[in-house]
Amino acid sequence: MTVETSRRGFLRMGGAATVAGIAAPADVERAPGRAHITPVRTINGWTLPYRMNNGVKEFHLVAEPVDHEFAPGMSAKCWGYNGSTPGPTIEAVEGDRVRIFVTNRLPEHTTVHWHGLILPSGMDGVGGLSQPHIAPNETFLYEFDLVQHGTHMYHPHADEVVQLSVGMMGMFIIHPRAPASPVDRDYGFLLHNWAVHPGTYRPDPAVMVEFDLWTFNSKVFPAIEPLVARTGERVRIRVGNLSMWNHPIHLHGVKYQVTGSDGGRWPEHQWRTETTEIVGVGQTRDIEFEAVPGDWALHCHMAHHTMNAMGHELPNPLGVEHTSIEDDIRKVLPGFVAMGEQGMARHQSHTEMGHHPGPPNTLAMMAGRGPFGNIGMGGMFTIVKVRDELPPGSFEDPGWYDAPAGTVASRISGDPDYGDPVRR
Ligand SMILES: [Cu+2]
Repeated sequence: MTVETSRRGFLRMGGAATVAGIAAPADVERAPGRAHITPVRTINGWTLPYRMNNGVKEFHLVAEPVDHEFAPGMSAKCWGYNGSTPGPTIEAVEGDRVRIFVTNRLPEHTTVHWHGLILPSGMDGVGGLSQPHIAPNETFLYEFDLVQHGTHMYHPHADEVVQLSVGMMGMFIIHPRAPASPVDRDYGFLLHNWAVHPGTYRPDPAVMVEFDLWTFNSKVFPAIEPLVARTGERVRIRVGNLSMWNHPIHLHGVKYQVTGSDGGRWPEHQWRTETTEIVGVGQTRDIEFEAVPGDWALHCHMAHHTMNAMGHELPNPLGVEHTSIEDDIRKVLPGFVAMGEQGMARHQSHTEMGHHPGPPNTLAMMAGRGPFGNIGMGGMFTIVKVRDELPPGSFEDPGWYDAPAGTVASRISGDPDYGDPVRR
């Protein structure tokens, strides 16, 4: 088959997995002998279809600019693959031979590095070192055997500061060939940080520390989809980090086991029981647990990473009585509202009431509304929703948890002198 006919073939796919000859991973990997493989659910994302060509799995990545929405009300001109950031997840099985076409529709050269994969040096994707760069409009061919399994990633190894900071990355999941203890649900997402300054539409690659958006698969809460499961199901969550910070990923409600990484699924005696696992820059981690009914927060534990755009260069207003000079300040700063004296919890209601609209294309620092009020989160935060009843294979949001009577914290007094607590 020539590259030209292959290109036409892939154009015909148009992203639909139902076209004759194109297999969605789920159809193929559910085949007999592969019952231990659960297709990965890339939250807010998708899996790249492939097709078989004489025993080789063929994929086609297109590096290109994409218009991306982080959450309703805020979007940016990013770069990604095949129309999205992150790019689609590549999913295959240990022992497969893969052929990956990479077309460059960016304004500058690129490459693709297959992060963590064992392959010939010339397929490693480091521009200038292991291969010539892929110039704009060119298509390169990568082809290699998958000799391992695990949670891997792909990203450019060319002008990395720019190309990573604008969103170019994806997951590369390789399932083990040998039957392994199965999971019922297998989720995956990548951690990233962005500097889209308020009022602008282009991520700023020069920023090294002060990012204003922290994302799971390029989305911020509350736009990150919940991870759903049925009570008792075994759930795996794969997390990869191509951001500029380490992220302690914390899950409420269970003790999970850390069971693998891009080193593959670890032997059971190496599993660790944790509730927070740091996913370092360039690392991946797999966690697994038995689903327990409830609505459980899943988030980065760096407090600033669960917030959206926040100014960090302001004088600290906490404990400062400044409502009395509000009128004077308004003379030089029209529309100024004194706040922050008692904390920032009121910020969400203020912004939602439209009291102080920010600049265009920016998100409120805190957002999300739950059954009991404002959640006051943003960034790297979502919810694991576990229910006794859930349609098989459904990923639909089941709504809020209906807690059994007597199992919700509730108010018994409004008097600050209530009771007889020990205080120092
Ligand atoms: Cu974090």
